[in-house]
Amino acid sequence: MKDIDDSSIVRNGNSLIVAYDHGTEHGPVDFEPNPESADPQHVFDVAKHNAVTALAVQKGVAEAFRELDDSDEVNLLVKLNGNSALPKREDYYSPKQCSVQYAVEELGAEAVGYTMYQGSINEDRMWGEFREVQEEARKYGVPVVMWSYPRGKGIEENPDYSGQKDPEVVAYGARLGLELGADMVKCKYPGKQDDWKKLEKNIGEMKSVMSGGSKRSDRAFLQDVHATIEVGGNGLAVGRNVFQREDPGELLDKLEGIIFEGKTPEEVL
Ligand code: FBP
Repeated sequence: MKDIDDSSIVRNGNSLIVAYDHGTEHGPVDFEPNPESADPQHVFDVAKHNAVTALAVQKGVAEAFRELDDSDEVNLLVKLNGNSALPKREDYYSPKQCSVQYAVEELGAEAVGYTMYQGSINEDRMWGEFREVQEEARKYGVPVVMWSYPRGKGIEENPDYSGQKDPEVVAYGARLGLELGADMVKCKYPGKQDDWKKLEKNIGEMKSVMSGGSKRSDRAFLQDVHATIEVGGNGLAVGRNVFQREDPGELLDKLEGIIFEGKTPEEVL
């Protein structure tokens, strides 16, 4: 990837990625607040909103989209790894089930994503998988987005850390994205604007997007998004806060104002 700014998932430096891999990560429970969202076609249509620069899905859902007549209206970001909430594991691990080659050549991916559980006892193994992804992505010229999710025993059992949203932990995870060659990291908001500022100071020119999290009020959600943008963040990768709403377009309009037009939450609410 020469310059992620030239890729289709970035517009004027920023991104709004709709994530729709929850059927894998959490199961159908995430679709209950808005049953329409269980239908991939519904979320595909949501992702046609002008504000959305990419739709992140797993391989099987991407295969279904590829068959649609209007499949070129949405930029696909294929998630190459993922894990369900069903097994009991010793620690976090997200196995890879799609290659960059398959994602780009067969599915038409314009970007790829990989979840990294920094701090898990499986971190070393995931580094090896990420290396392959990152090097293959460079060959194909597609950006790599790292779902930066430090969690697991190394975090939980370290008395210096207060958990996966500890600002040090979030910043460390993001920094590893830079060190390992990601083009963009998706991170949880640690809770304060200064904490995101610290994250930004440690990632050079790499892009950062805030992770959506569970559904909240428009105001609370938009304030956090805006807080990250103000200190150098590049947007959002969001699932539940969009597809669990009855009218996702309404929130996407507001997000467009904040992420791409420099507006404040007060101006868009
Ligand atoms: P949300 O905005 O709904 O949190 O979606 C973003 C995302 O990263 C999804 O890609 C993923 O399915 C989910 O969050 C996993 O979140 P967590 O591991 O925190 O439950």
